[in-house]
Amino acid sequence: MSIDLSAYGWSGDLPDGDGRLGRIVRVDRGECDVVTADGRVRALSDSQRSQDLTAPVTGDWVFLDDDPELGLLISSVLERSNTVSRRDPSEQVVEQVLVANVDVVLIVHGLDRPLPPGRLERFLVVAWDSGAEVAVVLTKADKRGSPVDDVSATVAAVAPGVPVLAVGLGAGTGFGLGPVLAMVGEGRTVALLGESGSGKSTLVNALLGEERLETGEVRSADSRGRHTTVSRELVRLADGGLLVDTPGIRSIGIWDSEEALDRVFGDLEELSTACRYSDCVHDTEPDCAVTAAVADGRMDRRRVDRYRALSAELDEQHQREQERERRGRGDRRGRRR
Ligand SMILES: Nc1nc2c(ncn2[C@@H]2O[C@H](COP(=O)(O)OP(=O)(O)OP(=O)(O)O)[C@@H](O)[C@H]2O)c(=O)[nH]1
Ligand SMILES: [Mg+2]
Ligand SMILES: [Zn+2]
Repeated sequence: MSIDLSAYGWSGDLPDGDGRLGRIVRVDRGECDVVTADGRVRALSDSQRSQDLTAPVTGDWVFLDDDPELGLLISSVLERSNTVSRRDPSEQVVEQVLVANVDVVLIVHGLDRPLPPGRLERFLVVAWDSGAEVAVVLTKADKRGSPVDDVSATVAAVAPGVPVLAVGLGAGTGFGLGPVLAMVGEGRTVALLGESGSGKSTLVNALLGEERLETGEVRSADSRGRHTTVSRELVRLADGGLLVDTPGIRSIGIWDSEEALDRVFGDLEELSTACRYSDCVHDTEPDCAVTAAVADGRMDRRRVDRYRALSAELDEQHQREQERERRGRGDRRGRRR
């Protein structure tokens, strides 16, 4: 079997390098599924690789080596055009790349639950930080009394200019897929992010036209999902789009994303140019334009608080990185002695 890798988003000439080129379509426990010109293969991902090397993720282009003892190994990860990254949910302050080489991020929200603006802001920062196009997909619009208009208004307020697409994929229905398909487009890689139970896998299946991915009922009391999807998986649509389904995440930690943060809080950034101090954090500083706007009702205090919390998160990240760097230098000196 021979596969044209341009169908998986490869553009241009085949790169120089050792081994076979392929794209990672799934990663689990140290092994990956990789699509190569000769078909889909399974390769060892990280167990034999040094910690310093880039850990391969779904969406990566890689070279494979055939090791006589270990079998297929990922020998190198090609330079990424971009990544969708968050702060690793573990204790350490490190980056976790969710998906690499992404053209579009779809933030998927189910209309059977509330959409706290703070959650949307976090997803937006992560999505915009990738540099990919961003849209919000509201699912379950077929359910009786779905608050499509209210939630669309929330999205428009938090994310001006971001397309909002509503779909209804309940049994016996299926509307709104056209605009989603139009965003996907041929050869483009589209990552779906959202809470468990929001309907990411259901949407992928609807676009595929078959029940390929597992989906799970939500809890009836509070519409929470059951974390049905456990790995990030890239699937190809018949008409050429590449979708990456991901496990649900309730809240997302932001990572190294000052610019995207400023974009999400553009209104606040603009106001702050009129603060007396250029490094004003809009707390107790005198002549703060943001505090003044809160006082006369032009700005929502909670939105300011959320901005400050996210900024503090990025500050903490940078501090920890600097500490780590200092310690790293110390170690190296120590070893040399
Ligand atoms: N009525 C209706 N139900 C939907 C729609 N989309 C998803 N659902 C239901 O919502 C539940 C959760 O869907 P999933 O696709 O498993 O959600 P998920 O986002 O993939 O969840 P995780 O894999 O846990 O992250 C399932 O029972 C789906 O049938 C929709 O548009 N309308
Ligand atoms: Mg799923
Ligand atoms: Zn200020």
